[in-house]
Amino acid sequence: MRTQVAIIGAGPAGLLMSHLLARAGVDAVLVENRSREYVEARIRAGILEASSVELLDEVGVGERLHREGMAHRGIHLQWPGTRHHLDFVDLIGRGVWVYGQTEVTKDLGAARDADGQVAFYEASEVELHDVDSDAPWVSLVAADGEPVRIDAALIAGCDGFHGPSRGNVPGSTVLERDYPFAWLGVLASVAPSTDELIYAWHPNGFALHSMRSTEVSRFYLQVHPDEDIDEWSDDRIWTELSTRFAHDGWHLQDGPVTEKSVLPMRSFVSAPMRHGRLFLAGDSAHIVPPAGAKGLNLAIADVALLAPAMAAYVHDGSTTLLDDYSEAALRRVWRCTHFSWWMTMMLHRHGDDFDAELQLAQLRLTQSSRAAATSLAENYAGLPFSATPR
Ligand code: RFL
Ligand code: PHB
Repeated sequence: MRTQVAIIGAGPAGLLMSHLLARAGVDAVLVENRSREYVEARIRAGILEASSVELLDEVGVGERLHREGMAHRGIHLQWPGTRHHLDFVDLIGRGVWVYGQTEVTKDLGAARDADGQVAFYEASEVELHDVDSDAPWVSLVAADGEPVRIDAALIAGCDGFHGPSRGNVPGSTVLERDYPFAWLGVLASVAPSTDELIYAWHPNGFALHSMRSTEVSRFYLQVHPDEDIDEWSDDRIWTELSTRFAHDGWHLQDGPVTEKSVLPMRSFVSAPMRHGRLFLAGDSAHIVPPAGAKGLNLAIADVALLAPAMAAYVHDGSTTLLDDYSEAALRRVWRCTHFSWWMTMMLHRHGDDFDAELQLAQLRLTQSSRAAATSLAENYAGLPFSATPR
């Protein structure tokens, strides 16, 4: 079959790409190796920046988000003896939204159904060919066992960290950092004990209190990278959460744990984000540690640049935006990579007492200095897409 853009991966990046292209009158075919049910149930990110929400609104997929999502003015930062609220709306005039990646994915999947773009879910043996020629193509075996060839003008590699696209960019430079810790992620059927997220520094390690709805809470505990999940009974989880979040006059409500897993952590940037007619977007090109809540938002920001660039090429043969894409995207990627690294290193126990005192000094500065608080707010709530020609 022939299409204008072949999109590899139906995570948030690939689905948003499909929808933005459809709105721009560009035909696309989406290729995903998992089932749609699996993709829509994968529990990952929970925070949307103001700019991400504006984009979703603008392209008609923000309706349920506004109905069921939770608008937050800011976050709480905690360290022993202090819980400090940073009010982003007061500091910079915009906040964030709590809305699970599962829900974003379902909303974008519904938009794709309405757009009528073709999709192959449960595709196997997905391979990219001739991406440095003017006739790139993708081969796969469809769910029914039939081999399929897709010829396209352009390919969008939105297939996450483990997908095949990045391997088709020869000579790329990879810069990365491993961290000596991981997160134990916990989903629980209990009302959040806080109005807005709590990021807590504690001598035992970092803890985060997030949420998915008024009935479902999401928690993370800093653990060792090779932590054995079987060592974490529900009782132990609640005891450790209560210890790390302890604050005078405040109580953590517990409830049934419905999911728990250990999440590895790394920073990773592969550049350039283009080879010939193949363009990478989202986790296929970069990974950030989750303490800055940036992964999903960066994927959206990449697509906000790439979709109009691809549409301009398909409609007018113009290559200006496509030629600018990798450099423009990487500027934002490195800003977010720095912020995610900085939040990670400020909040997680590592090193010795000297490191701990530096972390506490940095945390106290966010309380005493409006300039420091504003800088954190600008980065967390997301820099506007204003530099983005759309
Ligand atoms: P995704 O969501 O990984 O989607 C890529 C899609 O490509 C598919 N794929 C293939 N398709 C066809 N052929 C192949 N050979 C393929 N190989 C893979 C995959 O099945 C998938 O559907 O990348 P995308 O769209 O770029 O979106 C990025 C975000 O998903 C990601 O940045 C965040 O979820 C990162 N992340 C988190 N970010 C946060 O901000 N907060 C979090 O709490 C948070 N938790 C997480 C996370 C990422 C995780 N991963 C990737 C292991 C927790 C986890 C477990
Ligand atoms: C989440 O709700 O999953 C979440 C929130 C904030 C983060 C990371 C994860 O920084």
